Parts: sequence; structure tokens; C-alpha cells
Amino acid sequence: MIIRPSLSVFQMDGSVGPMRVLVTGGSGLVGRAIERVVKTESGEREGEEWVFLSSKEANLLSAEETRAAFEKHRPTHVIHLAAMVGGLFRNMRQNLDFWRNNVHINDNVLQAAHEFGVVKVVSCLSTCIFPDKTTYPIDETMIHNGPPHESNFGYAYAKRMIDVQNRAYFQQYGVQYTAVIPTNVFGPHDNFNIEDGHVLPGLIHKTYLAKKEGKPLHVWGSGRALRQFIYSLDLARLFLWVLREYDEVEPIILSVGEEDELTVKDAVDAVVEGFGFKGEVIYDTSKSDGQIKKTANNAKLRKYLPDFKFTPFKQGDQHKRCSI
Ligand code: GFB
Repeated sequence: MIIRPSLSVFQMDGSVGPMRVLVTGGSGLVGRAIERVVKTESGEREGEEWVFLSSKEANLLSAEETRAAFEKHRPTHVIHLAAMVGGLFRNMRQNLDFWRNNVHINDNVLQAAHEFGVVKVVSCLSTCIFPDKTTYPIDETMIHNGPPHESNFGYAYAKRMIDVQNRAYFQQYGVQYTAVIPTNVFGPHDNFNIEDGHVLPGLIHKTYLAKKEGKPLHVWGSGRALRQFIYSLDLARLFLWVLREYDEVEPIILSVGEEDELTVKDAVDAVVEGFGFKGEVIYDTSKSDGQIKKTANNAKLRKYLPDFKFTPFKQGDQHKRCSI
């Protein structure tokens, strides 16, 4: 049975109550963006309650602590963002940790949601989970069609298992646990750690330091890899739509169009221009490019939301620079 989220939902005991949304990973890049959209763009509808759960409040690696958080907040809906995440180079160093931690977190959250009668869960996947050897553009039907890129197989397989688990919950219990597949996300409250983070915050931090210290900027890899960047606030708006309107168990890609794909060099140029950095830019080709491209098709999203306007990359980039 598919239950549409609305202002009120039927509780486990049959009574009608408010829609209470628990956001795991509530203090991260996407969680903070959802919080901002909910609070500032009339996302918080009358009768809805939102709880943004951070890792300080509950360690979701522990089934007990996860259950305790569900017991405390009694959500009717869940947006599941909590995960061990990182950029290409952290993934390459820690595939085992990415696999184990994410499998445990995901199982704990989905099973607690099931046990506490949550009617809808929207989990967050990523376009890096798609097969490495594939045809382009990639679409939602291709998730399990072959091994992911070797750089992040731990993370990729753990995230793919959310889709497997969602289908199984639907088959056995008829609940609507689904997932979205965003491309590379950026925005305020990103992780600016150079060694562990993603390319944009890493470049911003490195360019800031290179300018301050009068040193060259070292870009990792050739700069030729292609990426589709989605601004975190756009992603947040789309998450709200998925939570309220999207009825499928099958995941949906949340991405800018194929025509908006950029090279890493395009991203470097934008950051360099933004900082007014005049020093030397060195491309260190001894470092990995990772997956050379993972071009995703957003036709399914466009079928549902033909008029959704994405924030242009350079505009989002300005917001981002303001936030550091
Ligand atoms: O954002 P990123 O780390 O992740 O981007 P992926 C990596 C790309 O940027 C590679 C280049 O082509 C790198 O060679 N790059 C250049 C840099 N300079 C830097 C830098 O200073 N830092 C970083 N990090 N990269 C991740 C997956 O892949 O995508 C994760 O590994 C996750 O699992 C994430 O899903 C969305 O796009 O390559």
C-alpha cells in the first residue's frame, strides 16, 4: 500500500496525527540545506514537525541508539542522509570503513523506521554508485548493472544495498521506502577538510591558502574528469518534493542536465576567478582522476518537474564562497 504524505497521517494506533519528519545526518551539507529551505521558504507546512538529528545526539552505528532516537522522536516520515561520506581520496583510502559503517547505519535506520511504523523513508544515494563500465547517459534502471568504479566500491555497494532493502521492505510490508540519487553536491556547511572532502570545498580551501601564502595551487589529477554539480539548496527543495509527492519505490536521479556537466578544470577556473588568485595552477597528474565521468540523465525528474529551475553553478559558487 502506498500512503501519500499529507498534513496528517494515520498513526500506528489508528489515530490521526501530525506529519513528523526525522532527518538523519541533519547537521551535514544536505541536512542544513533542508533545514534552511524548511524554515525560510515556507517549507514547514502547518501540522508538520521537523527534527534534525545530528551524530552528537545519536550514534546510528548502534542499533540501540538508533532505536532510542526513533522512540524519542516517533517520526512518521524519515529523510535518511546520515552516512560516512568523503571525496575521492578518502574513499580510496577507506573502502572497508565506507562499506561497513554505511551498511550498519542504513540497516539500523531502515529497520528502526519499519519497527516504529514510519510510513515513508527517503534515503540519499549518489551517482558514484552506478557501474563504471556503462553506456551514457546513466539512468535509474542501471544501478545494479555492473561493478562500480574501484575507487569507491565500498561506499557504492553499501548505498546500492539501500535500494535492495527498500524493494524488500515494499515486497514484504508494502511500505514506501525510496531513495534519491543526487550528483556531486556543494553549498554552505560543506566539509572543507582538504584530505577527506570533495573537490569543490577542497579547491576552495587550497586556493584560499595558496593566495594567503603566495604559493602555487595544486590541483589533484588532470582536471579532465567530468562532474555534474547540484547546489545543496536546490537538492533540498527537491527532497521536499520527493517526500511529499513522489510515489515510487524506485529511486530518482536528482541532477542538473547533461548539458551542465563541467570538467574539474572548469571548477578550478571558477574558484580561481572567485578568489582573484593570480598564482600558478599546477595539475598533479600523479594523483587519481577517479571515475572520468558519471553523466546522469535527469529525464525522469524532468517528466515530473519540467519547470524546476536549478541555481546556475557560478551563482551557487558565490553563495558558497560567502559561507567560508
Ligand atoms: O568530489 P570528488 O572528490 O569526488 O572529486 P568524486 C574528485 C575529482 O576532483 C577527481 C579532482 O577527478 C580529482 O582528481 N580533484 C582535483 C580533487 N583537486 C581535488 C581536491 O583538492 N580534492 C578532491 N577531493 N578532488 C566521489 C565518490 O567521487 O563522489 C564518493 O568517491 C561520493 O563516493 C562523491 O559519492 C559524490 O566525484 O570523484
